[in-house]
Amino acid sequence: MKLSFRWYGKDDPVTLQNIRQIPNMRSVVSAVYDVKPGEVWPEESIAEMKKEVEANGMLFDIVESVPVPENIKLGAPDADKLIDVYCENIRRCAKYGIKCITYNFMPVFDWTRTQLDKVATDGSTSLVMYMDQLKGLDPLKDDIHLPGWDSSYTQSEVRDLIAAYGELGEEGLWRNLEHFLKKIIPVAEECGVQMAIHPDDPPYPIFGIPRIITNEANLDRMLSIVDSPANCLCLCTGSLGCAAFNDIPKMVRKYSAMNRIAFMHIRQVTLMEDGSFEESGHLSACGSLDMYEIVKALVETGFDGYVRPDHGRMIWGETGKPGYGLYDRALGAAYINGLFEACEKENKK
Ligand code: DNO
Repeated sequence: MKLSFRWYGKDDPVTLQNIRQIPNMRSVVSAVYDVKPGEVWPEESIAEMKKEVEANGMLFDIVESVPVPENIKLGAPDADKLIDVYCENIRRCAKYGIKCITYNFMPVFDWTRTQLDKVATDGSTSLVMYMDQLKGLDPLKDDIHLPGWDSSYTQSEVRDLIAAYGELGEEGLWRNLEHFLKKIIPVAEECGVQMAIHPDDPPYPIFGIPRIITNEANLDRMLSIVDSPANCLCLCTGSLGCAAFNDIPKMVRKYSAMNRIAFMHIRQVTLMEDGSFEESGHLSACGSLDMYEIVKALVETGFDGYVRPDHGRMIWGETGKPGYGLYDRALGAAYINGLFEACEKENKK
């Protein structure tokens, strides 16, 4: 496995010097943040990121994310023009050595939580989603700003988008994903890049907005749209794992054996009876997911893709981007290293 760490660029309070001191750290996962979705990434920005990462003894060979503009997901009249820009970004990334690009196909909002700083009994804080906090909200009536949502939309834009996606429905969204994949995957193949789709987080519809990258049947469907080694998953254990219907070790084993996992996001969640969930420390003992079984499944199927510790809690008084502090993610990386070492030795016997 190729161990990696997400870095938000120069404004990130976590530095590349911090990251390189984590044992076994190989790659920095980042993106060009100075342009909007739907615009071409300036080559100088990609080159600069690469130079900086390499100057710190690591590789910049994986991107998260090249965002997919809403109009592609909606199949708007300018979708094809935007897909051309997307393909150009794949080519530009490849030119600077990128081997894997992460993206998602979630309408309007990326991940959704109701609180970003829930204090646990040990004093750490983490991201949570409590159903009772979500239930009373109606985005068509209320002025809601949930954490994680793109704050650049006005409330009326959000309403229009929600209405447009409501009309499009799940099958409409599938149609637009199919159109997108059929155009981008051949380009990715040509450039030697693996496209890794991130699952919807959480993996079920919210406020009536369709979500499709959610469960095993839908992952099968997505992969079969273009049956190519360049059409892959970013298998996020926490996103898929916050719904009890997903058996994560089983899914990891299956898709890794098919060689269709390009990137693993390893993160723990604690599920509650009513569907609420809390993000917790990476260890199996800290939550609902069996991390040992997940890593064992990867090792036994010969996984050699990218792995990163995903969302950490805030511990030791650290402040910063929720989910993306240094300390708890570094503990996660150390734990992941340990699980891999043990599973690899066991597997060789
Ligand atoms: C959350 C992340 C996601 C992910 C995107 C990929 O912390 O895992 O925001 O980067 O969905 O496009």
